[in-house]
This record gives sequence, C-alpha cells and structure tokens, in this order.
Amino acid sequence: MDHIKKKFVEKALPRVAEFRKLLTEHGDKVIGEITIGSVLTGMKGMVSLLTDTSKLDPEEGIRFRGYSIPELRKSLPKVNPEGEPLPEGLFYLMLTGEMPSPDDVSFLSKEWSSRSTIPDYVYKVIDALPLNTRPMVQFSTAILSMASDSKFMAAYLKGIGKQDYWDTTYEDVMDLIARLPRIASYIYRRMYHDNKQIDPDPSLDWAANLAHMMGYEKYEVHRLMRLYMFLHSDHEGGNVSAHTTHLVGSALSNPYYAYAAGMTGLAGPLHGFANQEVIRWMFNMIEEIGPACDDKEKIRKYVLKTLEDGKVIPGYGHAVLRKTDPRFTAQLEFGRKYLPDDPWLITMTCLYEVVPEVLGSISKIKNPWPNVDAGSGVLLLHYGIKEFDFYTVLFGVSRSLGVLSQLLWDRAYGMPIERPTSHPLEWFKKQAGI
Ligand code: CMX
Repeated sequence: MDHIKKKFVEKALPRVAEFRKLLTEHGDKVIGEITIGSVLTGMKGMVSLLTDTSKLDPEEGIRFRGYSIPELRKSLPKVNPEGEPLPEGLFYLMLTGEMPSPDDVSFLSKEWSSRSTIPDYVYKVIDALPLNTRPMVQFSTAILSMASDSKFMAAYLKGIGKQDYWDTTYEDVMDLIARLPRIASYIYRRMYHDNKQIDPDPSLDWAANLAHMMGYEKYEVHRLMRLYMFLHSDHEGGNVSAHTTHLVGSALSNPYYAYAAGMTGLAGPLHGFANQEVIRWMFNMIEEIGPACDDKEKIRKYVLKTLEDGKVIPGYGHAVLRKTDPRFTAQLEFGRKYLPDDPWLITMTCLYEVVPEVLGSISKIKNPWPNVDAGSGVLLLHYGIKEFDFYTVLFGVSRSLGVLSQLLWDRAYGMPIERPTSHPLEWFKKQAGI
C-alpha cells in the first residue's frame, strides 16, 4: 500500500466512525426547510449533500479544506518558488485534509506518470469517432470505454464486502486521474495537429505533461496549466459535474462510469461549456463593434443586445456565488502579471467594468459578477491554445481531482444509493392549497 493510501485510511477510519455515530444518534435532527420554491428552482440552497473536500461561501468563494485560493497559491508545493501550485498537492489536501510535503507531491507526480499508460483499444475507440465529433463527446466516450478496466468492478464481481469498496476505488481513482492528460492531449493532437502525437515526458508533473503532450513546451504554458488545473478542480458537492459523479457513484457504479457521467454534465452551456462560449461571444463582439475598449458604451449596447436576444452573458453569474469568483480574480492577477498588454486580457478587463453594472440592473439576476469561465480562455488564447472548442476538456481533466476524491470519501463513508422523492405538479398545487 502506498503511503498516500495509508494516510487516507488513517484519516478515513475515525471520520467514518464519526459519520456513523452522527447518523445513529442525530439522524432525525432537523437542519432545513424545503419550500415549493426550493424544488422548482433547482434545489438551490437546499442542504442535501456531504462533501469534505471543499466548501463554497457565496460572498468569499471556494475554500479547499478550509484554505482559500490565495492561501494555497502561497503555501502548496511548487516547481519554482515564483510559480503556481502543483495540482497534485491540492489532490493530496482534498483527499487527506492535510497539507502535502514536497515529497508527497513529487510522489504523486511519479505515481500518476507510472499509471498513465492507456490501453490501445481506447485510442481505437476515439479514432472510430468522426474527426469533427465534439471534444467532450470524444473525452467522455474514451473515459466510459475504460470502465472495463475498473479494479473496483473486478473486485465487486469477485464478491468483496462493502467495507473494502474504498480500496479498489482508490486504485481506479489513481489510474483514471493518471490517464486523463494522455486522453485529453490525444484528442487535441488528433483534432488540431494532424494526429501527430507527442510522447509523455516522465520527468514532468501532471499538468506540465498535459501541456507538453498538447505541444506546448514553454515554461510559461506549464505554469498556466498548473494554475488552470488547480483552479478548476473542485467547487463543493452540488455543482452539476460533482453532483452527477456522486449520484451515479451512489449506485455503486465504478469511478469510470461516475466520472464520465459527470463530464457529460460539465459539457452543458450553463456549466463547463461556458468557457468556450465566453471566447465565441467575445470574438463575435469584436467582429461587430471593433476593438472593445475604445468605447465602453458600445460594449454596454452589445451586452444589452445579447440579453434582448434571449441569451445569457457567458462567464457571468453563478448559482451560489454573490461576488466576483476568486478563481476569476486569480486568473486576472496572473494575466496582469504575465500578459498585461494582451488585447484579449484588456477586453476581458473592460467587460469586467461593464457587464456587472448591466446585469446588476436586472432584478432577477442574483449574481452579476464574473465566474471562473470569464477568465480562463483569454489566458489560453495568449499562449496559442486557440482551439476554444477544446477548453471544456481542460476543465474536465482538472475537475477529476475534486469529484474523484469526493467519490473516494463516499465509498469510505459507505454512502447509500441516492433516491429523493418526486411528485407530479398536482401534488405541489395541493400543498399550496390550490
Ligand atoms: N446572463 C443573462 N441572464 C442571466 C445570467 C447571465 N450571465 N445569469 C443569470 N441570468 C438569468 C437566468 O437565466 C435566470 O433567468 P430566467 O429566470 O429567465 O430563467 C435569472 O437570471 C435568475 O438566474 P440566477 O438565479 O441568478 O442564476 P441561476 O442559479 O439560475 O444560474 C448560471 C446560474 C451560472 C447558470 C447563470 O448565471 C448563467 O446562465 N450564467 C452564464 C453561463 C455561465 O457562465 N455558466 C458557467 C457557471 C460556472 C461553471 O459552472 O462553470
């Protein structure tokens, strides 16, 4: 058993005991109120999930095991002191609740590198899809195809007991995370670089290797990829990709099934697809009104026109957040430090000055501020990763770190199958006295 798995067991055992005690002794304690509105507006604010890896505060943003983004950008292990944290360190923190040492992080880089070989049939599955198949279709298909490799599934079929489910789930989670950069870069090179594939470099960390296999060798791109993989990893349990992974996993579906399902949720325009929509929308805006920052009134009119056409402004708003997303702030800081004169960064900054004011004047919109997707594409564009159709795949690779550590905790707790109750409209009308 590797030392991280041992650490997980050491951390999980007492927490599982606490979980059981809580359920046995306080299971009937009332912790909330459900209104008709709660059900009809997507269960917003309804407490219904247990997630240890991170917690989202509407005003402050995300904290991973209690640490904010600025705190972790300072304290998680890095390749260079002035660089960005290695996502391996965040995974360790989310999984164990403890800050990793540089050795823990370098162990994970090597471990994931050694587990990253993809079975040949997966490449054949991807190659069988037409070249113009959407990147997220190729990505989720490839992940699903690997479910036959699940060590959890094999052990389940052999008849292991419930108490041991976490063990092979850990192996699946590590294998799956390790393989994702190779799958993502394979799709990228296949679609945009004449299928000229690049071998992994085992001396590189997980995020830098992804950039390398996509064809980007510069230290600057590796640094950006580390930040990107860190920022998109986790956003507590209720967002669509995390909740779907948890829900599908609750049927004891193996991690490949559960994560592939989560990815099909991430592919939706209101979730991870928004990172492509932002760039598409910005391109269209520049085409229509010219260099955006020349006249902010023109931007305002363009925003209003988008709204009049019945569309949303991509990259703005959030179901939980009520302030600027600190993931956006981190990207803005990165941009101002390393690419201050980039025209796309300047446009993004102008939009930040105009859009919240317009959206804030519409009473139904609860949060007029930018979310993570408003900033990510601009940074990628700057370094030449211009194929924005692909951006959601990058979001998905990063999201594996959070949703799969959540899934591992679900298995350790022995979380039961999820099964809420539903009613027809008449039932709700009756409750309302109609
Ligand atoms: N532009 C225009 N209208 C918006 C809006 C935006 N950016 N954000 C919210 N609204 C609208 C909603 O569409 C909704 O309108 P209807 O009542 O007519 O349906 C109304 O305002 C109320 O919505 P809300 O309660 O403020 O927000 P929701 O929790 O329903 O939705 C979100 C949240 C993110 C889906 C929404 O803000 C949105 O569509 N934003 C643009 C897409 C986007 O950036 N998504 C990425 C989010 C981050 C991520 O998961 O990656």
